[in-house]
Amino acid sequence: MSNSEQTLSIIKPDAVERNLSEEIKNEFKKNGFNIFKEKKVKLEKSEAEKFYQIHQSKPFYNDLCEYLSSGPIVVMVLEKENAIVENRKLMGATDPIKAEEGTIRKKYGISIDKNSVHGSDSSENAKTEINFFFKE
Ligand code: IDP
Ligand code: MG
Repeated sequence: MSNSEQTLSIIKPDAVERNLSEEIKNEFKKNGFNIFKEKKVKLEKSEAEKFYQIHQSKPFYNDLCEYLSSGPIVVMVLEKENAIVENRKLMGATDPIKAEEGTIRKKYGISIDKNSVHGSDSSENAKTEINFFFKE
């Protein structure tokens, strides 16, 4: 694990609610990710607003924060070589309709908003997001 990297992954409310957490965790494990940390939480809307503040100017921001705080989520720190990019590949496109065959969003996503998983998109955001949920 010379270039092992960490990224933040979230199994979103739509997937937790459909009891897909174990199946999705297996997707990560099968694809060589180590689940280094894991916890199940339910966010307050104000916490979701803080987590997604990067999107605050987007028209879907309010719905997005309502949604992320609508039910339990599973938050994980995933480790792998090039974990950030590798996780984004495994997740697939934001809109499940556009996601490639074999990706998590293609398999499990319901719609562009209920797309089952979140993954950090840069090394800076990975650090911020890991710290948000797992502050030492
Ligand atoms: P990502 O999750 O693939 O990184 P982002 O563009 O960062 O996608 O958007 C964050 C989340 O906001 C998405 O996962 C999705 O749930 C939601 N979202 C993105 N674009 C739209 C949209 O056009 N309408 C509704 N929700 C959206
Ligand atoms: Mg994003």
